[in-house]
Amino acid sequence: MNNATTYRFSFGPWNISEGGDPFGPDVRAAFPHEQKFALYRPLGFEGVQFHDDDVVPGLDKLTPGQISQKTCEVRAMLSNQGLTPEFVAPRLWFAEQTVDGAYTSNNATDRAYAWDRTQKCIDIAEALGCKAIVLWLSREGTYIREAKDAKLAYQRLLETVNRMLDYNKQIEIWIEPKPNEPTDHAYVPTIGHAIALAYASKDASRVKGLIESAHALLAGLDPSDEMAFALAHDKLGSVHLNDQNGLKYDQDKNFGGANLRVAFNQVRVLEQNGYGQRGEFIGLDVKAIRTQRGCPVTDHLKNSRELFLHLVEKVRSVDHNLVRQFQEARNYEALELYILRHLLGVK
Ligand code: XLS
Ligand code: MG
Repeated sequence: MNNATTYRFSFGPWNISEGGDPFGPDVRAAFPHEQKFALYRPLGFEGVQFHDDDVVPGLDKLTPGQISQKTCEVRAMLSNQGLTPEFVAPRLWFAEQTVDGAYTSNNATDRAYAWDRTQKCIDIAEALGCKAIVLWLSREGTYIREAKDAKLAYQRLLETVNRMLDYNKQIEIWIEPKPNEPTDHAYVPTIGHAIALAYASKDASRVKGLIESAHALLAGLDPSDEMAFALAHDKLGSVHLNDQNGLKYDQDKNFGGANLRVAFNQVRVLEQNGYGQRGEFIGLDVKAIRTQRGCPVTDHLKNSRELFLHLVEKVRSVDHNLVRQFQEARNYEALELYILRHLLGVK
């Protein structure tokens, strides 16, 4: 067993006070972006996940000089607040040019925009002192299969990864798979797809994955097994813990909020494989319950972190000898009852 890991936590500014009910009136006021950073440390978080335009709002309209000046200001702010940037992700789904995909768009001008934006994102990450670039390949997919040449799309994704590796020799690329939404089918739906891209790239050691619990569940997979697959290849760059109640819209529920046992098994796989001992963050990508009142709303972050730590205790206090005995005897009924009782705190 490893020495006990001291976990450190991260989230992105988009996790605060957004996600109000999209079908009716606002249920809570938006909280100013610039004021979110002061909330991190009191909530027990030290890592900040960024999109490129979370660092430099409106970057498409700014000059390189303005982008670098704003990035320097953010870097100083982070250091004053005792915060670490965990990653920067190019937001490649909001602009008009990315409506039909970014790197896999059929339109050459739109693909050129995506590449230009990616270079800016990498430059921002470097100026921020952060080496990880997350690729959530949001619109790299289709609503109808005939819309794109899927094989060409995969080649374009691989070309982009290689171009990024060439563009900056220090960065790591963490691919975040998701099977659908906003597209009907995405080209990189699971961690297996992401890791295949990593191995096909020109520097596999710098291409890893980021696993979001809800995304794995939307693919009909168990997030803990997805994490184990990445860990077995030493390719788990980070995690986005949250939860999802079945196959429906991407819910970003509180970690453990829908299925405590699925959450337990994610913590189990991370804890038992020493995740976090090389500084990896426990990232949360949770949104407040849509109809929750208040401003700023941050309890979902505090509570998900707390739940994670409770589950760490549950994992550490499992009777491993007993589990081994049940495994050896192939007594899975007894094993299941033991785990459920352990989770419930019943002897
Ligand atoms: C959306 C993604 C996004 C990424 C970063 O579902 O999870 O939040 O983590 O681009
Ligand atoms: Mg995510």
